[in-house]
Amino acid sequence: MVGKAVCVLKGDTAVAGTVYFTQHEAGGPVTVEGNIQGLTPGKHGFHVHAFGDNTNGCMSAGSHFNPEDKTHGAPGDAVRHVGDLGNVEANGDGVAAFKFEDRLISLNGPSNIVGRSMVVHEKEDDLGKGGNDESLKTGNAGGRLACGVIGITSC
Ligand SMILES: [Cu+2]
Ligand SMILES: [Zn+2]
Repeated sequence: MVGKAVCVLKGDTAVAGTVYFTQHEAGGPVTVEGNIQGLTPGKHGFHVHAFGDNTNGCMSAGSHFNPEDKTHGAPGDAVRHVGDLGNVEANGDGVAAFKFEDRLISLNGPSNIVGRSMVVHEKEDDLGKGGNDESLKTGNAGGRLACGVIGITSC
């Protein structure tokens, strides 16, 4: 295993969660596994943002992590921000439990996400298909409900 990282999500709302990242080989896919509580049922945009900065709450995390200077898209798209992880979906109890692999984020190299932030949003990410300028920047995912800095862990 190359590395393991963790992010504890907190915000001004009741939304909170934990996300684990595991990468078995350098440049290989990263498994993203976690649990977020306190959401409204349905889909919520979920991204890696550029900065691991929480000085002014989740706003200090900056824009989506975009080292390749591309437009916003879906995780499976050829053109996307490295930080575009799509949506997580909360059940009727407001809990999103998820496990998926992503091929672009990394725990090393130019797409390293360690030291940056995860943000979970108020609204569904339209994955760049919203037909307006904002869709190609943020996916119109709205406010930032909770965020946290991604850090190295052993467990
Ligand atoms: Cu975001
Ligand atoms: Zn994006």
